[in-house]
Amino acid sequence: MAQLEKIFLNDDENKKLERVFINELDKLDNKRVMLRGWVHKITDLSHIVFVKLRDKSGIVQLVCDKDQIKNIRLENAIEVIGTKCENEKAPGGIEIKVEEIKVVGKTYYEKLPFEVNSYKNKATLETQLDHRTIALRRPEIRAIFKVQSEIESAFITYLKERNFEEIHTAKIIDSSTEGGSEMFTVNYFDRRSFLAQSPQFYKQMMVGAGFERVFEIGHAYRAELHNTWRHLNEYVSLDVEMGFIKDEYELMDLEEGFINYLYEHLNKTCKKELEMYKIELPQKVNIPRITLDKAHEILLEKYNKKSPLGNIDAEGEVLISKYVKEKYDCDFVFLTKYPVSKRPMYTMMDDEDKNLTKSFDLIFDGLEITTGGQRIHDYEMLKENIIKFNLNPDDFDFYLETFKYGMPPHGGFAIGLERLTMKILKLSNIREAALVPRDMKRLTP
Ligand code: AMO
Repeated sequence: MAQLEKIFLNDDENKKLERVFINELDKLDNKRVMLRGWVHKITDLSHIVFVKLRDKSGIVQLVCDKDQIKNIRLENAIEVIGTKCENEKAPGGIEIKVEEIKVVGKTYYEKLPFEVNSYKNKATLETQLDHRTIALRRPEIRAIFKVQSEIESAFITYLKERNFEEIHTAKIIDSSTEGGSEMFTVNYFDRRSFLAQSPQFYKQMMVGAGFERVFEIGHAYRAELHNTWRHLNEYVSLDVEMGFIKDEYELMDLEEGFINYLYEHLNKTCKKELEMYKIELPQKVNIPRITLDKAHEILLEKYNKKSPLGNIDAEGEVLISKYVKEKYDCDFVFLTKYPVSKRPMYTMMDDEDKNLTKSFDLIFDGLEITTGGQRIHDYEMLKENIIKFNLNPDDFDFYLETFKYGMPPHGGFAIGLERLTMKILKLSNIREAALVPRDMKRLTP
């Protein structure tokens, strides 16, 4: 090792070499290259050794002799200098004939917690989450987060192109936004505070502050006692709020536009990752809009399924998706006009039926991924509604103030990022789509 390092430092030509990523190899003119990454696999054929090198962009085959890999173990971080050669049999048609190989990050394990280089990995999800950074080294798991990061990019670009501005609002707050008791409390010096369930109030306030159109990508906290495949206690919320809207249908149009934009974007940027999960995204999505009442009728007539009053349960979400898939060949459906009693106090009542609201949910392949709607923008009306919900308007002074000074008609929606990722890739558990998931039992890693 010490000797190898010496050779590296003294070799001027080597010093000039700049590290390249594996996915750049086929575009490079130069034959001598320097690569960095992890040892993915070692295949010892006695006279020759093949080492698969993995970096963030891909995997390439290294051809080494026995001496060169004496100190090399699986998952060592290494630096390699070698010559690029074409070889039809090598993955990607390229291999590297190694001149020098150096360990830059040692390993200290006796046995890996599970195989990183095998698709037949049998470790349970819990074990993989316990050793998250090792699990994330597996290309198909990293692929989930490549897709997730492209979802965020698409969200940002789509909204910026439509004159929305990105904001970041406080997550340590003084009062509940979504109602209910699902709040984490935090000691805030000598007071009690909460972790935000959503940026709801702040995104509305920023519309009123003159931003007109805002979005936020941020964490949301729910102290829900649901330890299920679709609930996290900390998740990432993609929030949108838009001023001067006509009605809630404008918001649904905006979200439908986003889904189409997103699919086009993912088809361009995540081809490899979508293939890994055998996902084909449709070219065009036309999302049907069905009132909640109508959905209840359909569920009863077609599936003999009774629904909870004014709502739809998990089984209902699956069945209504099945119906929409068969009838409209669409994986999405907007459910509209939820009753006042099932929506938070800020939700605007329907024009025709005051027991209903101008709100909606978006169901994607059997799972709610979005809630949205038009909000009450009139100060007196909002104050009255807060009282109707048995809440004290004084507790919402900071929120209500904005409404005294010309609050435009407005509305918005929020998409759960992990839920959207999970459904796009057809994962079976939301934890797979969270880098470091927080559920009722998990507070580490
Ligand atoms: P809601 O409470 O329905 O609405 O949340 C919006 C979306 O956030 C995601 N989500 C969750 N994801 C994982 N685990 C959870 N425990 C969890 N809870 C919610 C879902 C859900 O559809 N302020 C409103 C939005 C708005 O009207 O703008 C709100 O937060 O995908």
